Amino acid sequence: MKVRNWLFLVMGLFFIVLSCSDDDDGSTVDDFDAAAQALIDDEKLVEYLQSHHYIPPQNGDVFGVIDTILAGESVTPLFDEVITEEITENDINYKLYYLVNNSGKNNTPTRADSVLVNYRGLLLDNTQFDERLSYTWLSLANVIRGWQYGFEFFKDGDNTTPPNEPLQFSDTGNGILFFPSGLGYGNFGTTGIDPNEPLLFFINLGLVVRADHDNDSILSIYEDVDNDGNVNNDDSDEDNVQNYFDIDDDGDGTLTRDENPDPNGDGNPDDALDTDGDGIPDYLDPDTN
Ligand SMILES: [Ca+2]
Ligand SMILES: [Ca+2]
Ligand SMILES: [Ca+2]
Ligand SMILES: [Ca+2]
Repeated sequence: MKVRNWLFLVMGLFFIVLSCSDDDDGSTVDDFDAAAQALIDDEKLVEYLQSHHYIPPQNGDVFGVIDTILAGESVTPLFDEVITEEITENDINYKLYYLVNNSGKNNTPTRADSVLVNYRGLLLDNTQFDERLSYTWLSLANVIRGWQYGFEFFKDGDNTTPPNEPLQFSDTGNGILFFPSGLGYGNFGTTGIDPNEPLLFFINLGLVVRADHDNDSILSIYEDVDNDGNVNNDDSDEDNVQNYFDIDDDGDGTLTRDENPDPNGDGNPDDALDTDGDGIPDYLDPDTN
């Protein structure tokens, strides 16, 4: 499948899950204490998870519902069903909670891949701020951190779409992500989301596609040169075009795909040509072209 074409089709649309900027971690305002906010958010999330329960989808519904636990009601709180993931970014500790309704069947996305998804986003007061019930392509490289981390716990499904019918999948990854504002829209917020709002997303992962955003024959995840899981901070030739969008990664005038970056054609440049033997593959080495 030609991923690039798919991506350009969706690039004109601006979904709410798109991140505000590449390095927006919610700590960019000088007097804002992001670490303290992470603790406040976690208290809110824990209180929410302890006081609510999940009713899985029935009768063709994709997501199921979350409901308040009434006094005396004998149900399992979400808190006892979720898995906790600790995430440290810029020395700030976050907790992301996720509930797996169905783990999915096939491929797990990396943070640089493209995903075909349904989702519904809610605030902790149950206000819905966004929803996509028909399958929508998104590039995980360009969405909020909570998504980048959260989707790694799910796999995609089987495409069971009959000819000339809307897309449908079986065995999709399906569940809920709960995360603090620092992995969402930080202390800025966005349309429909106030600053410092923890968020929850019902997600349904139909399909994962290994993305090569710039079509230079290296999969985007392998353009993460410093290997920190973030493709938005790698710009080898410092031309302000990140490697995963840069068709000439070393800026030497020869296109990356013409510098033999991937002789065995698997999208991983671990076999890239290094003509001068200096340990830097030709496509990242301005001395060879
Ligand atoms: Ca990186
Ligand atoms: Ca560049
Ligand atoms: Ca590139
Ligand atoms: Ca070169």
